[in-house]
Parts: sequence; C-alpha cells; structure tokens
Amino acid sequence: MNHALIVIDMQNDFCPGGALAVADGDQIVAGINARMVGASAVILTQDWHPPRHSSFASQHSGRAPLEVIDMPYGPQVLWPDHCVQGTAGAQFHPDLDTDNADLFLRKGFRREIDSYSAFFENDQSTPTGLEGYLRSRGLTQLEFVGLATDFCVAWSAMDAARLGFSVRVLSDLCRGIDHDGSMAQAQDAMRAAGVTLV
Ligand code: VGL
Ligand code: ZN
Repeated sequence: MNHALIVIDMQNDFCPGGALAVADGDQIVAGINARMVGASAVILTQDWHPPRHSSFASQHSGRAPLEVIDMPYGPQVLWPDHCVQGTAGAQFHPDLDTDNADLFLRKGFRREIDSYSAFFENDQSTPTGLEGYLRSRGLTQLEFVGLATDFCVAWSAMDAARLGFSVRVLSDLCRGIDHDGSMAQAQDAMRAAGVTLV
C-alpha cells in the first residue's frame, strides 16, 4: 500500500458556526481520523488567506458572497471573509487528529489569486509543490476527504487525476456547499476526469 490520505480544509470556518460553514461539516471529523490509520501518508491542507484576499466579496464594492466575477485568471466565486491567516477560523477543527499529519499544506496565501486545489492555484498553472512532494515519496494512489466536496475537494481531485495519480474521493467523508447545482456539477466533472467516487 502506498496511498496517501489528503484531508482538504477541515477548518473551523468551514464547520457549523464558521464564516463559510458547510452543512454538517463537523460530522466527518471522527471518520477522517479513523481513516488516517493505514494510510502511508497523511496530508492536511489549510485554506490560508491574507486579510483582504481578492476572493472575499468584501473587497469588491457592490458585490455579495456567491456572486461570480471575472478575474484575470477566469471566473471567481466571491466568498465571505474566511480562513484569514492566524485567526481561529483558519485553525483546524479541534477534534481533527493533526498529530498524524506528515505534511501541512497551506494554499490561497497570495492576495490576488484564489487556490481551491491543493495542486494549483486557480489559474490552473501555478503549482503549490504538492505534486513534487507526492512523486518524490513514491505516493501514486490518493484518497481525498474533507471540505468542500464541490470546490476544494473536487478541484484537488480533478487536478490529481489530470496529473496521472490514481484518485478516489470518499464521498461519506466529504460535505459540500451545493450552491446553484454545484454539487451535481462537481460530481459529474470528477467522474469525467477519471476520479473514482466511493
Ligand atoms: C473553499 C471556498 C473558498 C473550500 C475554500 O475549501 O472548498 N471553498 N475557499
Ligand atoms: Zn478560501
């Protein structure tokens, strides 16, 4: 077995009570902890935005969260301020077993560009370095869990498949935002990209 468990954005702001809460986001923590046992590597990602990040609706006058704007790198959904570096909302859910992590990967730290995927920023070309880490450790089979299914999990899983990794998304251990049909769309897109939804 050489599979890596990649846990996407299990942070307070994506859990009930957080700034960008995903329904029942906290319900998957125990299952994710259990899944860490038996993985060859555990990687935890963290959405990690500077204050006044360009994905925040608050930075665009007259715009509200969930509206879509055109950025130089393509369309961008606007979000409430969330996962600001150093804040409580950016911390992992307190019950997440972070002691098992081999690697913490932070993303979305450049003000001018968002990064849903753990592999590339939203221009789909600026790498985060995760691909090199996995390849140099010989990790070819990836399991994705976490938040949110239809954004950061889906974008990460599709990039991984495009890069040639064998990719499974464990749906029971993910929860989605599901805005405007985004959940069904993400599931179709993941399947089309060669991702196995379990
Ligand atoms: C996410 C929206 C904005 C996610 C992160 O983790 O899915 N979604 N930032
Ligand atoms: Zn974000």
